Amino acid sequence: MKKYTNINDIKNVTEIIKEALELKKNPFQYEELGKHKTLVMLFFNSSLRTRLSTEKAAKNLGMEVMVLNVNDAWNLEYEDGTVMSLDTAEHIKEACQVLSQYADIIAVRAFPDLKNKEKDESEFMLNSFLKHATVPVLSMESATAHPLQALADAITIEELKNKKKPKVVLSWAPHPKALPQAVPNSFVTMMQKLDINFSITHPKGYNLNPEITKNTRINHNQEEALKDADFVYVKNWSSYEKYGKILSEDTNWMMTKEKLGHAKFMHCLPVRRNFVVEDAVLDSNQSVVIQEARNRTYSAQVVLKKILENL
Ligand code: AN0
Ligand code: CP
Repeated sequence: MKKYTNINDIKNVTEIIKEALELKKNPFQYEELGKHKTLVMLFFNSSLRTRLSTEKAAKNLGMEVMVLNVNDAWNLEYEDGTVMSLDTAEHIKEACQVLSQYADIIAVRAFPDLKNKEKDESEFMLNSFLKHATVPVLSMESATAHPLQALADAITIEELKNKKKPKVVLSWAPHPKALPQAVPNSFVTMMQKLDINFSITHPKGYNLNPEITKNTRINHNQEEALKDADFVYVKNWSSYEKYGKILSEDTNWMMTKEKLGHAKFMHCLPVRRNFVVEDAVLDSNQSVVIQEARNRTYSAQVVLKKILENL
């Protein structure tokens, strides 16, 4: 694997899930692979799981890890030809070339600002790293995708499914702050690649990018959509059409024990209790969010392994 910034960088989803589960059984079997190799992780935003699970994954493979909270470094310029007389002190061109001398793999977390759709969709930050870094790039959530999360979600479904073709529903939830579409985008793309019964439920106005949802079934009636579900993946996202806006804080869309039925509850975390999902769900044994977070280690580890093998 040359990079991992998108689900489509995976050649064979079924195989990579299998390989991740093998690593989970025996995490240290490739501890020589990453010897004398360094992962540099750059964070433009907060993180708990991604930061620690990716570091753990790299260390399981014998790698060295260096973490930089980019807000502690120089303010980066991304435009070409700018007269840098204002706030930006360093151009991404130099920064990437310098980082590539210290790192064998560069991992980046950079959320969108949700103000300018075209700018966010251009993935200018991630693409600048892809363009100017001379080592492989790993996305730890970009403006439009969170591929490590979606792989961990697929691993979790594979572990827990008790029928060949489970019913999986992505259910929108209310949230007090405007959140990106990155997590649902990657989840949808991943689910489309699995042999499952998949659908989405959200209030009107919350359609994701149609180039991502394609012909996936969308039902605006949550109760109807959740009927007989085996897995319910709950996530808020702000409007894609009225870009970055909160159109409805309709608390009726919060996930409850009653709505969940017999399904397993999934969420990428962090989650706001009693706004996105009620306590009774998170505190029940139907919630698999902790297992999902654990699988973040093995999704990162299988991807790092594939990148290391290709260095
Ligand atoms: C982020 C999001 O929704 O993209 C990160 C989730 C992994 N969530 C929040 O900012 C709460
Ligand atoms: N799920 C996830 O990516 O969590 P963090 O934002 O804590 O990394």
